[in-house]
Amino acid sequence: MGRRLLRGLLRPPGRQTNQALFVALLFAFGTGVATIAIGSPDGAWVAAGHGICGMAVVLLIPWKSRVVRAGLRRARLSRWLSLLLAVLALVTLLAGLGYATGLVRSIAGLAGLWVHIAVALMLVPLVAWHVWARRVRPRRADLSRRALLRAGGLAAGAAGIYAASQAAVSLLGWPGATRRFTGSYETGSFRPDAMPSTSWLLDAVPAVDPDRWRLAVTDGRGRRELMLAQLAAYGTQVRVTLDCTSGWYSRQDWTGVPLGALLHRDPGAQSVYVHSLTGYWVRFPIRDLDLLLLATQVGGAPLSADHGFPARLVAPGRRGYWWVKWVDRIELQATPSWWQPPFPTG
Ligand SMILES: Nc1nc2c(c(=O)[nH]1)N[C@H]1C(S)=C(S)[C@@H](COP(=O)(O)O)O[C@H]1N2
Ligand SMILES: [Mo]
Repeated sequence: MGRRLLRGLLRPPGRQTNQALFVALLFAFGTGVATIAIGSPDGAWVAAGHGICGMAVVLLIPWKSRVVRAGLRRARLSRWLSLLLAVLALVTLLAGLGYATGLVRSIAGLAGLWVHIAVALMLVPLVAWHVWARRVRPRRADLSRRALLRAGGLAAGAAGIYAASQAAVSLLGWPGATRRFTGSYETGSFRPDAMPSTSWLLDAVPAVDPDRWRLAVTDGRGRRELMLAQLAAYGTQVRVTLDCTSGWYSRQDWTGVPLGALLHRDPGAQSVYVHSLTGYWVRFPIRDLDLLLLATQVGGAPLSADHGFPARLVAPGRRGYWWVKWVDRIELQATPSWWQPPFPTG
């Protein structure tokens, strides 16, 4: 490639820098949300894609700094809001990089991944405002050969840097190298006492009286109630990984009742609805029925209150938020499994 052409390519007009940054942020946000949902290795590319988007944002920093410097020369009051946006964007990036490398896993006592997500969510309205306030009319040249070459170069560069940084993290033996495909770190496997206890949003640990607790089951044969002692009659054990979206995973031996054995199939059923005492609920596609286990024990001992006593769901291949704790109701329903919010709201 000619030197002049190369130099020209490396000097994009400010509007193209802005457009590229906006697209990179959109993809970063999309892949970030999707990474929360992946539970099986076929989704590993989503997490990698998120890392590549992050690197694209890093690569754009020098170009965006030029645009910012020019913008700051204009004494707009709203520049403070724009600066806040820049600071929060940097915090998001640094928290993400700190977590991914394992070098900074907590910030001010908060889990680094949690900071990354929380600040990224604050960015959404700010970015929307900024793009609107500094909007420019699209031009034909935005899709010129040069612009597309630049975009391609940026994507390839970001992928290259991502791959190189992954290699560097493992060569240097940084903790990030030991992460699971979801990005999570191993914690307390086969030691239930050392396994973190978390809730999706704000659920508090309920006090459950085991003698009065009942499991309400509705299936092809109607509705019935089971006592805890009746569940203890089943003792299927499975070794499964609980992988929380707050950045840790833990492998344990879970003992309990396979839902496929507990529920009588109903030809019209499309989903398995699992409800908690706290009001939290999720819905699985009926084809998952034989994968699910209602666990009453972990590591050979009854569940502790914070881990879901007396019964919690074990959902292999799905992230922690599917593993309903303190289950009090399970129903086969004709409702399709997609009929639920993308993430639990409880
Ligand atoms: N009822 C109820 N079940 C729940 C949650 C919740 O907030 N309420 N949080 C889920 C999430 S996000 C995770 S990661 C796991 C955590 O399980 P643990 O506390 O046993 O580690 O429980 C899941 N089950
Ligand atoms: Mo979680």
